Amino acid sequence: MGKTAVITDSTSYIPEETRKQYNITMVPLNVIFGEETFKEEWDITFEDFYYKMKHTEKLPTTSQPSIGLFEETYRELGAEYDEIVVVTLSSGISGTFQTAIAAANMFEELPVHVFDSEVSCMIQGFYALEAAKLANEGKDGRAIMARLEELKEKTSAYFMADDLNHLHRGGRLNGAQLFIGSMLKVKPVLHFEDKKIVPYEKVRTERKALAKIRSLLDSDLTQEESASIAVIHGNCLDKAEPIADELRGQYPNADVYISHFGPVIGTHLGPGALGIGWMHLD
Ligand code: MYR
Repeated sequence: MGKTAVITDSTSYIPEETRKQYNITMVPLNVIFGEETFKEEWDITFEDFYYKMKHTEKLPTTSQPSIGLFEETYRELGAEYDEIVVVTLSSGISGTFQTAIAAANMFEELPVHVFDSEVSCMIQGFYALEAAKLANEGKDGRAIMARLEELKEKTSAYFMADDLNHLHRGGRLNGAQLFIGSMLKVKPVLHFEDKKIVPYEKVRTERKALAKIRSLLDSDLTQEESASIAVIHGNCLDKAEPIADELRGQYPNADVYISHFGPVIGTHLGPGALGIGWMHLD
């Protein structure tokens, strides 16, 4: 039986301990403050990032991992594995997916399958965790990729930013050009459509946006179902915790995670962002 390794980029924000437990390798993206480049998690923590963002004059930018870093990681894993599955954030918001493919094309020693999660953060993490479970059961790259594709139909994610200017500044807000002036003053519910971020519904307040996201979840998930749910926050754990507690009571068969928007995604969403995503597991 062949052995399949699983890689995910850092924006899945799977805690290190969980990655170790599931045997998942992480390749970091970069966050850049002025002249300084930090590989997220390796060189900059979540806490340091939000502190720096609050106190800096010039806001940060981000970049994908280098081809070299992917190739080096493939090479290291190649010594022990027969195939590799890479789970990346959406190709509509980052060049990471293309870079992982370019590195795979330069690396001929073993097959590398690159999966575009079409989302990011812990929801991307759910795909990586599922890939790792299957790999640990001995499934090969093709079978894992087929299962991950299937799961796209069973996955949803909605989120909101406290200040939409960050997304606008980073050029990651699509479909809002006509409304941009008014959009920036409200708290639209956002989601991914065709791999890109677009407004789902224009809502005035955070309370209404959250209520909308909750109602989308409630109409999609039954109480008996087994599912993974993530409540994701941009340095506002105090807002995420009560939501997660409520969801745990409401969905006893679901695993409810609290996760965060780390440095790279935090650069584009800004502090105070909140999101809820879920994946049906039946
Ligand atoms: C890069 O520089 O390649 C990284 C660009 C990352 C853009 C992030 C945009 C916000 C994504 C929000 C995801 C929310 C998922 C629930």
